[in-house]
Amino acid sequence: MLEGFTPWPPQYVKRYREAGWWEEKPLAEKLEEIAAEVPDKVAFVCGEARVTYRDMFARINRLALHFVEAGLRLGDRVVLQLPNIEEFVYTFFGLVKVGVIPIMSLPPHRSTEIGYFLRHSGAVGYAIPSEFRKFNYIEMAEALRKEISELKYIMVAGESLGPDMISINRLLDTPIEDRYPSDYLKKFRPDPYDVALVHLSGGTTALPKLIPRTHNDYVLNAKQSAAAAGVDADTVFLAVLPIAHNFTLGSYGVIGTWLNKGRVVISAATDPQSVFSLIREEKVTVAAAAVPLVVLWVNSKDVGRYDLSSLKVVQNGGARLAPELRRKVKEVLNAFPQEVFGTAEGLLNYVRLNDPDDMVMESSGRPVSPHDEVKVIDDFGNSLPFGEIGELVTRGPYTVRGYFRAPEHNKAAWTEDGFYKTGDLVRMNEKGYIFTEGRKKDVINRGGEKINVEEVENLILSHPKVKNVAVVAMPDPVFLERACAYVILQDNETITFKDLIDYLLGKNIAKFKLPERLEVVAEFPLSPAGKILKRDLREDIAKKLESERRTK
Ligand code: J2J
Repeated sequence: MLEGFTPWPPQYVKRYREAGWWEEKPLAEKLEEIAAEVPDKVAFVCGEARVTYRDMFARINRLALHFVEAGLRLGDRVVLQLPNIEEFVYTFFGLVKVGVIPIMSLPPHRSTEIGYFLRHSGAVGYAIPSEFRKFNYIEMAEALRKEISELKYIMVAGESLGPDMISINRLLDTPIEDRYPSDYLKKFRPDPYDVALVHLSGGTTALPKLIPRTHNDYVLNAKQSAAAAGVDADTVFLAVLPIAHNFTLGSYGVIGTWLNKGRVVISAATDPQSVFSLIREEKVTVAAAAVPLVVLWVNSKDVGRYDLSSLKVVQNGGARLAPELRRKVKEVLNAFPQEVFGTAEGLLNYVRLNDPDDMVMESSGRPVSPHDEVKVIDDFGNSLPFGEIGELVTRGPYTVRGYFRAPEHNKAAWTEDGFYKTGDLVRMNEKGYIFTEGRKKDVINRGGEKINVEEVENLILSHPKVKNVAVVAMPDPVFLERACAYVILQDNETITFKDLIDYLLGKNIAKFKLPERLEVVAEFPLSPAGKILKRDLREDIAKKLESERRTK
């Protein structure tokens, strides 16, 4: 068992196993068995590539053999930073197949974040595209290798390559299977109770937490959410959000689609024309989106130019889709707006296709599994009656019991009896539908992308001209929230917005975390105990934006 991972207590292991909720099968093996039933069916389409289930697993297994031959072993960690490209599929499952644990970073992460993921997880490998959205990942990997001596394997998808890097494409083109007995990979079969992959948390502490997901729990995660969504072999699922994120990967995402023998369409482009033509050409039935994409699609003037009649469902996850936008999904796209309120830590809530109309338009759904235990609690941990607002906490067969290597933080993020504290303020009705009402955690949710406030504040505080800082959410019609930095400067100093941004860019962090407005103030509103009253700052910036909008 991976050191630093918190297993479920034995009585829960027993319960989940005996009830058959955990299938005791490694993730890749489970999928491969299903693939073997429909070998000639197209598993996914990506750009020009149309890949059958047979070919998908032939390539996965070839890469897995190469990984083993190169020296990667069960329990090793590899930071995976691949965008929505064909190689993602082979690399991710090639690693998982032999028990090498991918740490699922996202394409916008930069060297500060990646360095932390590598170090904290003790990774020996790092998988990157050579270039994506004009950013050179090879240079970043070179620089990281100089600092981190444990980093042995840099694996690259794409044309160019740095010295001593492994070309994923060359491995895919190089037969290796003839040199090994056909059951050779069985030796490297991971334990289904062990960690299969690691997701990243939106996080409330200075650095994002790593979420270890086991084979057992991740198979269940995908299976249960696909069942709640009614996925079948005719489902054609469009993956346009980053495939590395929990939503697109496994809830139900590409894995849930494949578990049901459906077809996946992978795209890195999210603009309306690209998305609409893919829907038309591939007869997409379900698209998984987040608020900014829904806004873009339903307001696109191109929508009438494409035959989108195959599209039945538009899923929204990451942040709440307003009822008005749900209505537009129905009217403009002629699709069912399926709200998905999920967490990378586990719990997934879905609106069901046959739910009553008011729940479809207003609610955040209900848990996908009857085995999810959910409670709404007050500040003292007491359960609240239906209808009252409190923090959502949860325990269950696919909700993790701790972050990776974070024992101190885990004490605060889980209740004593093992409920994960989501940090979300919700209410629940008698039927178990959940309604999100806000947050307890200090996170800014930029259209689904989570900005860890403390992390950004610490970086701004390191600026020599800054005396104190408070980063708060400001309202936005597309992203719902964006970050605004309130700053108190050192005496007699001045700073421009550009100065601040240039400084932060120099810190090599993902761009979506950058504040989008700067307010220099002389003092902060403080509580009697001396705590910064962020609610007052949020009200202040909302008022300013409103009056600026009026005077425009
Ligand atoms: C309101 N808040 C939401 C929603 C997530 C599926 C879908 C989303 C995620 C995800 C995911 C929300 N309405 N519909 O992993 O598998 C906010 C909550 C939650 C946090 C989790 C999946 N959907 N949220 O967004 O781990 O605040 O997972 O606690 O990135 O996003 O963020 P994350």
